[in-house]
Amino acid sequence: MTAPGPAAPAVTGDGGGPAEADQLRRLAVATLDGNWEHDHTVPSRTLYPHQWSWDSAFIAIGLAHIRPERAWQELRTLFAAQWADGRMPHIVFNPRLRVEAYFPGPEFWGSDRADDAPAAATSGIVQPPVHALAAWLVHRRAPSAASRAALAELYPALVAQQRYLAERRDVAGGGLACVVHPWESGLDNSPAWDEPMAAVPADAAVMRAYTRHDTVHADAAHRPTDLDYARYLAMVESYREHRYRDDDLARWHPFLVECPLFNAARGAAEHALADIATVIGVDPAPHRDRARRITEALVGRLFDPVTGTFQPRDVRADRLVPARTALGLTPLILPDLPPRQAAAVVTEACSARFGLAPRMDRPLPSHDRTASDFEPLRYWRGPSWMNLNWLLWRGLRSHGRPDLAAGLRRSMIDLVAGAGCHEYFHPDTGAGLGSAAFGWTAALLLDALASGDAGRGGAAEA
Ligand code: 2M8
Repeated sequence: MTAPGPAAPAVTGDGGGPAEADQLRRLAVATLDGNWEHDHTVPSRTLYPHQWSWDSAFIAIGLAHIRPERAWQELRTLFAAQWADGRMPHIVFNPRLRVEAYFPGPEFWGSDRADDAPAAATSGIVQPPVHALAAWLVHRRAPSAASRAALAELYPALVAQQRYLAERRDVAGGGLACVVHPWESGLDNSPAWDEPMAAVPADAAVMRAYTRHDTVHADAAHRPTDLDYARYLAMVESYREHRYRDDDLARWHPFLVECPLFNAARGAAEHALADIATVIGVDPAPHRDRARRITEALVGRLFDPVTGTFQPRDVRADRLVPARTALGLTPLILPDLPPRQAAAVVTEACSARFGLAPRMDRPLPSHDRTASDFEPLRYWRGPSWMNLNWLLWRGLRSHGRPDLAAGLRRSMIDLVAGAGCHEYFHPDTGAGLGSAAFGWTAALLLDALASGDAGRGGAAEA
């Protein structure tokens, strides 16, 4: 089971004054310091002891509030493992750790057999490209000559990351990138992947040949099943056999899905790159143009006017996946999302499925609360996660809903005040689940605390 993290302060019941905010800040700093490993932050010392791609981006956003130098170091270390084709691997393995520290480890991924891989051992798949946004927010927190230099240094790598996704992963040719594995979405076992995953041939018995590391450190009832894992491995094997080349993916790869969150992150990255380009003296216009085209493609390919929400598209079957998960809310992070779709997302977020209105009295779940396959304890099939809360919080602010944003922010802070910096939380009771000292929970809490809207101390946002 998980090792306990630093203890959460007792909730005072006074609505959260400056003293509680201070205690929470200290808890977050202790969590991030505890997970700092030489030149990067691990998501969790027990469950995820290597460097994860989108975790590091979220973590950098939090580090910017307390240790800006570390924020830049976090991103630099990650980007040092970028592949020659521009892909940002979702795990960068720490060579100092034992082989059993995480499964599947470097020997399973075999990145050394791929032409474009770096010297460091990495996985061969990616995660949502939230890094340009993170770099921009780290700079914006405290602009300086050093932060402008850091932006200039990272810019070509961030551009290459976007180019890889646009040029190598747009399998359907409609302007959206495909994920080739549920792990690329970051929401590993979301019900959104059940239908496309059913087409992946696998047998749960395969797992007898391996030792799962996650179920040693976390409750098996909260984690993906053995059959899920057998399919995850089958998808890695398919990609690995092709040495992680993306040529002709539609001909041979069993899982190809256009994910709303992944593509919204691509669009948000182009907006951030436009801002970064302006600061470092590069023409921002191509980024704005690409951002506009990604938003148009998202609306054209993933918005379902009947359900009024965004749904992933299974490219192999060429149809929208029916599950209504929190993924559908995330295109709100696009500042240029048209008013009609923005209003529809807010309606969905406020519905009984996600329960944002009227007073956010229960945390935002990762899956539709009213669905028959909603599971409040199992990973991405119901629990509340800080990063999804944070993305929606940003979206609500940029689309003129500070009222709902304030409620969501309070709910994020209450989760940690009640349970500590857990990896995820029971969406009804707020009980802490998974790792007890989780990096992005601490980091995004710092960001929420620093951004003042109604109550719970913090300065007004820049
Ligand atoms: C989880 O994913 C990894 C595989 O990448 C796992 O289950 O072992 C997800 O929550 C993912 O979003 C996250 O980046 C990673 C590390 O926190 O853990």
